Amino acid sequence: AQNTVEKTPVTLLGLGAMGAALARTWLAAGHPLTVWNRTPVRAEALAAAGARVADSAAAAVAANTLVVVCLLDDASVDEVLAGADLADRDLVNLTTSTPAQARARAEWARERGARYLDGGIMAVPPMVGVPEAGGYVFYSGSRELLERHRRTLGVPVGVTYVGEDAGFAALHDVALLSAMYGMFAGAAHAFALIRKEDIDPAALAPLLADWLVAMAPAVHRTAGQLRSGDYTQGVVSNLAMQVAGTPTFLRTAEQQGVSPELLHPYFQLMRRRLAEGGGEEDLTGVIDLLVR
Ligand code: FVH
Repeated sequence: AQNTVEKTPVTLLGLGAMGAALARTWLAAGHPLTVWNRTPVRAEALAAAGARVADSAAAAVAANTLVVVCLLDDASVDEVLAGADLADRDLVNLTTSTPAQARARAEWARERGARYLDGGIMAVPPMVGVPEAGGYVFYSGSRELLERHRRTLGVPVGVTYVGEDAGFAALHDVALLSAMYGMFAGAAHAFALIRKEDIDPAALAPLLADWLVAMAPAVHRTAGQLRSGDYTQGVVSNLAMQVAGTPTFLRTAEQQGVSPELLHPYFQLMRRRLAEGGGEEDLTGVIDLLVR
């Protein structure tokens, strides 16, 4: 009981896959937890584990100073918090949103008398409460608020603060997830290439994973080139050579009966940069073609 008294009480709105995972870790760590979910049945298991279930979102917000929101999207945050008195609350919004939505939400919270932190979760539910899984949340907004609740917020996953601009957590979140989708797209194409052959996908998978891991550090070279403005700095495989190789990829796709639609957009950008005179560069020039 002594332990429980010392832990910051938390209110959590939203008990979907992610919210429920967060809730379990706070309960397990001895934090008094008040929860609310639109569909009440989702709170039952947590109630059995010791959570207090509020009758309404407004009542849950009234229960504790620290209010964590983990809902589907920004529109659901609007809906859920519409009737709540946020004065003097520490509002931490872990709902995935755009940077503009996060900045607007910070202003919205300020107008209602709340302190605000925005969060972008870099974890899937099975990583929550498993420190070795490496999950964390990008936080941005009030640094003071983050420091006040760092220990509590660090219970489910790690804490990475990226600045006072409330939109920065969402921006980092979307940047990393966008890169992830590029990786998934590449892996989808690779599996499609072998799909009709006598090659076990389970044999390709470790090769694919190891190759992606081996190539991933190239992003550090990209960052250095973007900083210096010299896209030939440290170049390993220049653009001219890589563009010359693209017909092989497209012909192989055709021969394997695989649509090249995932490769085309990137190859087109590589060719455009080459046509502009970037043959000696790394692939970094493609970034400039993307930024309008
Ligand atoms: N799950 C994941 O893999 C990712 C990992 C990275 C971060 N995301 C983001 O986390 C937010 C919550 O995601 P989730 O996994 O918990 O999502 P669901 O299981 O679909 O639960 C959604 C909750 O939102 C409630 N909700 C939706 N619409 C409304 C509404 N109009 N009014 C009130 N509540 C609403 C829903 O309630 P119910 O359907 O149970 O009644 C759930 O509590 C999300 O931003 C991810 O992008 C997860």
